Amino acid sequence: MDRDFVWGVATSAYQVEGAAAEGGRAPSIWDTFCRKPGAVFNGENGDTACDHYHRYREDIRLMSELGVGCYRFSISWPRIFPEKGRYNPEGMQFYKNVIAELKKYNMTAAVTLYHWDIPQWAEDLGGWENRESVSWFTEFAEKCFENLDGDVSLWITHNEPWCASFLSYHIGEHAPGKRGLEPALRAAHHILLSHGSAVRAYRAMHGSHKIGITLNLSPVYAETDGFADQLARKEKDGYQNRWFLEPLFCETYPADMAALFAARCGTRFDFIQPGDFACIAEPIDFLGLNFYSRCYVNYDPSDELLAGNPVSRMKKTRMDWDVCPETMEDLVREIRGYTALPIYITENGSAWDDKVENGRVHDPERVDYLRRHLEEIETLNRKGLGIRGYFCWSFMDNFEWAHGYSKRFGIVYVDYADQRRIPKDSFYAYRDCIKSFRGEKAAARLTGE
Ligand code: IFM
Repeated sequence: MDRDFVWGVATSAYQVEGAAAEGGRAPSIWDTFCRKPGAVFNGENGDTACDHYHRYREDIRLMSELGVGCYRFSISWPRIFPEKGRYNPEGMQFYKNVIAELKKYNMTAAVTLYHWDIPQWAEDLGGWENRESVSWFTEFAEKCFENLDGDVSLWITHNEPWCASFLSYHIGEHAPGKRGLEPALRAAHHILLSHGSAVRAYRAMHGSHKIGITLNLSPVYAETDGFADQLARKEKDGYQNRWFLEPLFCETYPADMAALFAARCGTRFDFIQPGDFACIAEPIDFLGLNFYSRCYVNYDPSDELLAGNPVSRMKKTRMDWDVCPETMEDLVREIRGYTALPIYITENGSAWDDKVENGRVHDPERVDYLRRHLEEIETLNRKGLGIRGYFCWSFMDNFEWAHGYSKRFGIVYVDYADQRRIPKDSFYAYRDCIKSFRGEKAAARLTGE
């Protein structure tokens, strides 16, 4: 990794901040969703989460001990616009404070504008299914640019639009919990359009840093080479990856998927207007990639998208995701078919059953996962694949959406009873990796040899 490689950690507003009713914040769709019986594990919510809103100073000090140069966090939209058209400066002040604290330690900020917490007032007006969401989001983005651009090195318009659309409107596992293909396609389109619109607004304001978008992409593998399994592979790739890569980089949606979606839900794509694709494909400065695992499929005619889930024999994290760093190369090569832009790994990490023992948390599986992914990135960069930074997900354990607090992704353990932070072994392993890379020592250090 070269000297400019960005080392970071990531969190998101609803997952860590808490202070749900402070600083003039209004509810988001997640506050509502968490109250829906059965929607979230144990009926948990982000009211308090990691109390980062009050403890950000302590958290940033710990980040500085870790040695990262950049903190990726997201801005809670309902803190900034608690009502339609009403700006709340008190909400913005929190993020100014976070950035000022980072500066004390010579750290920079990577800011995500949308990490899934659209205000409830917007949802009441149709949320992402309403085309007006594009102008609501752009107004929010402009306020953030105006107030924070001086100190933000990377702007990420959206985090994982696949989750914000298909997982939330088609599969229904995330807020607002709808279950229809047509609403998901509509939401995905408006989210992408709002991305392009925010990028245009940033350029119009002569923003002085970099702006991009983060996708959660996975390389897709089929159980066999047979025709049917390969068809399922193509569909899954279209659903998960191409539906976002093609509009962003080719100004269109993939024709095979459009035909499949139209056959499945009868959509007429009437939410697409002239000029939309040019806006979505507005040039950006980088692509954020959240990489966790692969998709593994076989042909299942009973599935709406023809893709079933065969049993994979790979080691799995507590999310049941295959641990497969070696598959990153296939994914990055697929991305390189679309764009030569710099790539930042804006999230990568794993959930395990962590326990505190004598004041320490030993998490060898997370250490192994982290080292193997960093090694893989080093290999990809030696092959010239252009990865410019790595943000570990997550800095600390937090509210894992529909799983509540039952899944721990942090390299810092959070004791939710008293909000104590305990750096896990993986925290020290990551710190040593950063030191070792910064010192340009042999990559062998990564493998612990
Ligand atoms: O916790 C999430 C994060 O909010 C988005 N990317 C995946 C993480 C782990 O599931």
